Amino acid sequence: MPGVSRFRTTVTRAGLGALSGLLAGCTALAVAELTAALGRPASGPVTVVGGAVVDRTPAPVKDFAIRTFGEHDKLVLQLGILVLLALFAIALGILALRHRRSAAAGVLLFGILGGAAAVSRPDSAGAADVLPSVAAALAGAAVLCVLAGRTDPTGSPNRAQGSGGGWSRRRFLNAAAATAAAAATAGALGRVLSGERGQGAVASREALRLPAPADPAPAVPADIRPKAAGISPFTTPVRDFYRVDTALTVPMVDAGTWRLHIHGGGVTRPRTYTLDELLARPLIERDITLTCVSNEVGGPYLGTARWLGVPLAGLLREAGVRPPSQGGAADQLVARSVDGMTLGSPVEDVMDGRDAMLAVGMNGEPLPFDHGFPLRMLVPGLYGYVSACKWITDLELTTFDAYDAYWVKRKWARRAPVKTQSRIDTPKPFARPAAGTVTVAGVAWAQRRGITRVEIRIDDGPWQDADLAAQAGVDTWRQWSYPWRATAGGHTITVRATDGTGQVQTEQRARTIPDGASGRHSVFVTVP
Ligand SMILES: Nc1nc2c(c(=O)[nH]1)N[C@H]1C(S)=C(S)[C@@H](COP(=O)(O)O)O[C@H]1N2
Ligand SMILES: [Mo]
Repeated sequence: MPGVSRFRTTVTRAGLGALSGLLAGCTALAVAELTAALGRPASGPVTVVGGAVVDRTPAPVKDFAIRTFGEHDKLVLQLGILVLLALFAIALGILALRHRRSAAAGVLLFGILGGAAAVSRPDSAGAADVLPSVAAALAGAAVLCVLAGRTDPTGSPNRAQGSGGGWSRRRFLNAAAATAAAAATAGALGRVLSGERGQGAVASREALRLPAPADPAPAVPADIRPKAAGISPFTTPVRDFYRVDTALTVPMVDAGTWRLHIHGGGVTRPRTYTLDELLARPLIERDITLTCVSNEVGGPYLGTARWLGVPLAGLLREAGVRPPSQGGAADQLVARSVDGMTLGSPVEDVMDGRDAMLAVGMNGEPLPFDHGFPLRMLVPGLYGYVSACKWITDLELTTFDAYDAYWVKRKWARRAPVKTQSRIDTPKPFARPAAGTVTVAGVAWAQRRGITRVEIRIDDGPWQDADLAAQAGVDTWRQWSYPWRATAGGHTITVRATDGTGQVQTEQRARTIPDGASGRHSVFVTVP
């Protein structure tokens, strides 16, 4: 049956083409990884293309991604890029069966795109960053041409199969296996090399001994946390602390070579600090609750840690900076990270006496890499995106008129103090607690203002005062509980907080964009 046989031949060849494409794609990525590892690990094509996508993603989509995938948002993005690349590689592999030149040109086009993405990154080291993409494209195109040639230039794989000699298929499979082995070796070598480079940073963190604070945090009061299963701990363990940033590869900064520059408008004494110089200064230790502007009402993106750091206002004053209220010209402090992120904070807030700091320690250990090692900024009372720059390396004094930081360019507000909010931690939504006394408990926060009252409402009933746990300070969340006499049926539990200025948490719902969500958290439960 020649018809069937021809069909099988076509399908087989298409399969070999697809396999060639995939192998070419894997080789390209492995070569890219190796080249990037030899130069700058953050210049790898998946990282730079991913970064370019992150930067161009509209704010609502980014917010959706954070909401839906949480801390896995970047993993999802990278997997998405890999799947797309695989599909294109398969298509180019099949195209190569008939039009080898066009397919090779297609691969080179990807190289150009990757190279363009690399040099357009804010942390780009310049022209050298195109190397991984160029090397990848050349390797990919070469593999594609060789393998496509092996699928059968003249005869059919079918004939090869039938003849018992199988030169075509065997040659193809040999070449394919050799390619796979080479790609795996290059990829593994790249991994090892970039791991080695991270070793310097890891060693510098392990060698870091945090000095004792000159001004320690007061002991956490014993009654800081109500006795209720399911309520957040007062101090969030590092492993549970939320992480929000745009970094596709966590910057691994070697503390030994790291520097902090302070400069800009109104800075009469610009200065560059080493980490040791900063650690030699008197350090403060404070419990501070950090909140993300992308946190929905009732959401998980906040946490409290015991931070150790250099008071920022003193550092700025030594550099000659005065706050606007004392005649200073600069009203914006722009913090820049090693990966090119920029965050802008009001100079007035940083210098008004609150505990704005450059933190080196978190819950008694050096900052974890995920949270900004070796140094990050914190300004109590402001959302993270306008205050909490991680992997910070540069502080520039400027004005809000002159410069828009990263998120502001993407339509988020220039200034964003944390809104008064509260969250029910227990019972969980749709829980089925038994009738009788059910402990409702959670957290409330209004950094800089503190929490003076928390109230609970069951269904449409009256607001009832919850029991407030001790308050550690105005910059941390405050925990609360309420003994609810639960009766059978479905019930909606709602919470609202009042801050230290007497302001009651608004019931007006607002989205997270542009300056933080508002509204009240409710939980629906069924008492069987
Ligand atoms: N370099 C850098 N710093 C950053 C960010 C970032 O994307 N890059 N994100 C900010 C945001 S939006 C928040 S909410 C906090 C989160 O800090 P965490 O990840 O340590 O919880 O970091 C801030 N600092
Ligand atoms: Mo954030």
